Amino acid sequence: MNSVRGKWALITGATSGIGKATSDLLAKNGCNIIITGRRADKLEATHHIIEEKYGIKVLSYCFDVRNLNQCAELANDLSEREIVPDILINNAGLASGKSKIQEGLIAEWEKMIDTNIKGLLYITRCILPAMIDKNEGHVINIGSTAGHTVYPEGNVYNATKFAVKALNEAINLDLAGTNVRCCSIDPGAAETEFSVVRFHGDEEKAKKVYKGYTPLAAEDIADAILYVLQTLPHVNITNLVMYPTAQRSVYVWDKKL
Ligand code: NDP
Ligand code: 8X3
Repeated sequence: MNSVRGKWALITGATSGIGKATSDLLAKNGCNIIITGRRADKLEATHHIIEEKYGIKVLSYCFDVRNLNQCAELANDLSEREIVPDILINNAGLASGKSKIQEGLIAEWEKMIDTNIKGLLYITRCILPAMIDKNEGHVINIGSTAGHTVYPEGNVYNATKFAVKALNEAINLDLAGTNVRCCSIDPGAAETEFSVVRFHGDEEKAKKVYKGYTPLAAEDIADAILYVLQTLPHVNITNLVMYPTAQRSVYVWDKKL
């Protein structure tokens, strides 16, 4: 087993959902964590709870991954502290709205493209060179089953996750000859704040997405991430797709409504 104990993991979007659960699980396993997010109160709370619970080192940076300067500031600060992340988890992301392309809101498209694609690229560009210089490290990109199959009214969100799939493959090609590994973890429906954000705070509408079956929990995805990270250095799992048992594809569900 390749332990995460004593390593440094940078997890973007750790104020809720998958990022928060992953931060907790890695810290529980002795990993030091660097967490990010825009909501200062939630970030601070996660920082203090995890630090107290597990006694590992925690650094937190409150910023928007859409801002290249702020991504670069994070990388500079880590470099000044002489920290090279052993693990980078590109998790920060969102869906904003769900509508036919001919009715789509440009501002929502830009938010998804800027966060899910450009934010992932900015962070990767700022952090990956130090991992390559050290010739070790593991990048985990959180994609989605929405990046394998499109669904009605998913259009631009689907496109951003197809882009994550392509970038994950491209990063792996460009890392050939190094010991740095790269994997995209692509979940189906997971009950987090994802749908509340997608439906702009409409809790009722969000709840309906997870009605009649057991969705994935954020912790299930954290387990999968830890599994991938714990494989031996000569093993590179490049893609892991996971659905709830009640969902076999973006179209095939077993819902008891
Ligand atoms: P949550 O809404 O619970 O978490 C999203 C996280 O991303 C939050 O911590 C949020 O923090 C952060 N975030 C969003 N936008 C930005 C930004 N511009 N800058 C910095 N941080 C940002 O949803 P999930 O945990 O479900 O989502 C995590 C990832 O998993 C996303 O990439 C999503 O696409 C993907 N995914 C989710 C699935 C699901 O069904 N839930 C399934 C497949 C993939 P803050 O608001 O504080 O900035
Ligand atoms: C989130 C899963 O199916 O809502 O990526 O797009 S889905």
